[in-house]
Amino acid sequence: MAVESRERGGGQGLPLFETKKLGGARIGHKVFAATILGCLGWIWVYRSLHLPRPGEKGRWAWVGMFVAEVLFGLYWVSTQSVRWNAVCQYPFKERLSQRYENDLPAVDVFVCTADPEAEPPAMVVSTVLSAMSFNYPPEKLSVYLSDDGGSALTFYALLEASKFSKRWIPFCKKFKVEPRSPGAYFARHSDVGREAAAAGEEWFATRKLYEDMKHRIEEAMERGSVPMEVKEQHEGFSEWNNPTVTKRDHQSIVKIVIDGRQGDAVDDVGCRLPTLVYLAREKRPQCPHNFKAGSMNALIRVSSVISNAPVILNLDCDMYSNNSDSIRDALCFFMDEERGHQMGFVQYPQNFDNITKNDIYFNFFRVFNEIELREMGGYEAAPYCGTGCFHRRESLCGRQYSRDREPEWSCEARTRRDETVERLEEDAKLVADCSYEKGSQWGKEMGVSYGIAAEDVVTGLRILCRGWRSVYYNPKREAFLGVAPNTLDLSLVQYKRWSEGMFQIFISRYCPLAIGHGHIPFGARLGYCIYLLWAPLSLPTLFYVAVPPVCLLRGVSLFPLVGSPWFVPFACVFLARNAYSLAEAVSCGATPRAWWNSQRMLLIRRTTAFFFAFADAVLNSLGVSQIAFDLTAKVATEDTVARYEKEIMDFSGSSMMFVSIATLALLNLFCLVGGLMKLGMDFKFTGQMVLGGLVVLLNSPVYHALFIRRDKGCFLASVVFKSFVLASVACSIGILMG
Ligand SMILES: *[C@@H]1O[C@H](CO)[C@@H](O)[C@H](O)[C@H]1NC(C)=O
Ligand SMILES: CC(=O)N[C@H]1CO[C@H](CO)[C@@H](O)[C@@H]1O
Repeated sequence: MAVESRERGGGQGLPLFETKKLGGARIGHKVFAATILGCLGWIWVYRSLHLPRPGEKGRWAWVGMFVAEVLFGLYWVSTQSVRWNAVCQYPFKERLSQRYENDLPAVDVFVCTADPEAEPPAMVVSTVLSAMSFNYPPEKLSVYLSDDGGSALTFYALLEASKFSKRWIPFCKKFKVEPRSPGAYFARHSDVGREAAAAGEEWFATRKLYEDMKHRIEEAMERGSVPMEVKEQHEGFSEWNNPTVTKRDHQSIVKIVIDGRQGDAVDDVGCRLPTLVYLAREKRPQCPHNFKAGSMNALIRVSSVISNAPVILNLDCDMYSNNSDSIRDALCFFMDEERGHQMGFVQYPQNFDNITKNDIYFNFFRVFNEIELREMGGYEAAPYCGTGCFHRRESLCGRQYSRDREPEWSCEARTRRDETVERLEEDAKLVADCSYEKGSQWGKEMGVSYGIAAEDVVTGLRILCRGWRSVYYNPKREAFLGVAPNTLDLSLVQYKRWSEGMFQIFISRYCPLAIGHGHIPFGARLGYCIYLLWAPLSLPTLFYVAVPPVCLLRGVSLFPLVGSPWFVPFACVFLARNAYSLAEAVSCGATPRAWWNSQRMLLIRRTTAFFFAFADAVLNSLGVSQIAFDLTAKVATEDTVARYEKEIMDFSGSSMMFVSIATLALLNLFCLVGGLMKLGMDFKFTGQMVLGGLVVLLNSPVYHALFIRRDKGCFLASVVFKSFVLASVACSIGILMG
């Protein structure tokens, strides 16, 4: 088939995608890296030569500083592994259409939602609608919504969306609407805009339909139940008739809401509609459900019964498509005659559409997206990030890559075209049952891995180890947009979950340094360690921000005299590292202010989220506690949204994380003031004072919230109390010992 189609033209023999190396500041970067490495060595020599003798004051602090600096140095080396050979990918979707338009493979889109309270159904169906209206033959497109909340409300929202799609999809096609999430589209385009003027009446009518739908869904959410008359109309609701059905305890529910197989499901202008399926896999209290990984695996099986497409796109429920051609772009990587057969997955970056200008919570992974992931892509070993990723079904299902075997690329994806809907639903329910996975390889060799909170990263690693390659594709125009956490609490909870999961991988048998030999280039394996080691990185960081200030109070000097040659490497590393990271951030489009905010968030994350993640992971591996998957809520009160938009940090939260943020800030402030009063401007202590001063400067929003602000985003009284006590105790210990 491939040969035949190539002869049909479309730039015969030309590749479907091109990989270009990014040149640029190559030499400059090497000089920079060599300088830093030299300075790091110099610092280590200084530490070992000047270590106080046993019994001398401050010996333990010196040892700690030495260890911390060695660890920072090694970590820094691993961060350089992802700054060596960046590449950029260019797919050619015109060539794809010319060569393969009639043989395009079927594509299944998975959308996962977990809870109607945290993830409002109105938002979820906007994402579903954006997936249904991809610029792709509808008979080859199927959209699956997995509802781990098992909620009739979500099912109701999906029914509403299926009705609205009959109007929305033709509207999108006629007016080339972008983005195709109605929520995002109507929020972005106002009724006096160019788009509205061009479409006229139809625009207003469509918006009215959308708003009515949204209103009905939100009303049902508020009431907490589906309207009676709707329940009677659709037999699907009978699944919820039994009063024992709850979120954690219910049978499998599979409903084919739109059956796009035969061509009798059409939109308002008579064009075919994509298939749309609702799934709530069986949940039983005695049966581990394995969170999102379990839901993904159920989706893989259910879709194999219904549409069995060879390509799978998975999206989080808040991540809508901002580009209706993304499927075609991704297929270029899979279908390239030369290199496509080995591609396991194509990862798109995670972008957000509610980032404020100076990004106070450092949500935007600018440098990560623009630089680090590009490099991993350069090694053809990009990580799987859990959303915005196209998979080849066979590689996700655990198949080994083999050069000799033809890929399973049948266009005849709808294997059971003539089966009745009822029959398909019954069969699909069986594979969504808890018992189906018992004693099987699901979650082990097949599908998404279980038992590790960063299930996506470990799954990606295992696919790479089976011989597949992966591509990272970062188009100029963002392909998928999600919702970024808009409070500090949410952001830290998310990072705690990530860093814990990644550290679990590091200490598991899937550590990329141990496995992957021969499959993943060494540079990429080192690159993975940057993220897998987030959690333990908290220990040297905590030491570095807590011990030097206490030593200042005690009069123990930890850095060389300003003006001595030993001071040079410290100054050099400090200045070069910060200048470089500032330049990197600005070159990726961040404002200098956003960079400054990112440094604060790095400090806060490393000393709180990463530390608690480390503690949890260690306890967990000792068998003390279980992993818990904390869901990040996507709803926000007006109050928090207003603060977020004004870029005022929100410290309202009672967790230990907030106590440690405030304690560290207070400790540094007390010690800096105390040290200045006691020692004055002693050059022996300049290094420590500069360090303390910087920490205090970075923490200025914390002091602002502690002492000046009076709104609801301040620290809770109990948090303030605890942190004052803790910081004072630490200072007193320092003074008493000194
Ligand atoms: C989304 O797509 C639009 C084009 O429809 C583009 O202008 C924009 O830059 C993209 N990204 C965001 C964040 O809006
Ligand atoms: C969930 C959430 O906070 N969404 C917000 C994203 O940002 C836009 C504008 O900045 C707000 O309108 C949304 O409410």
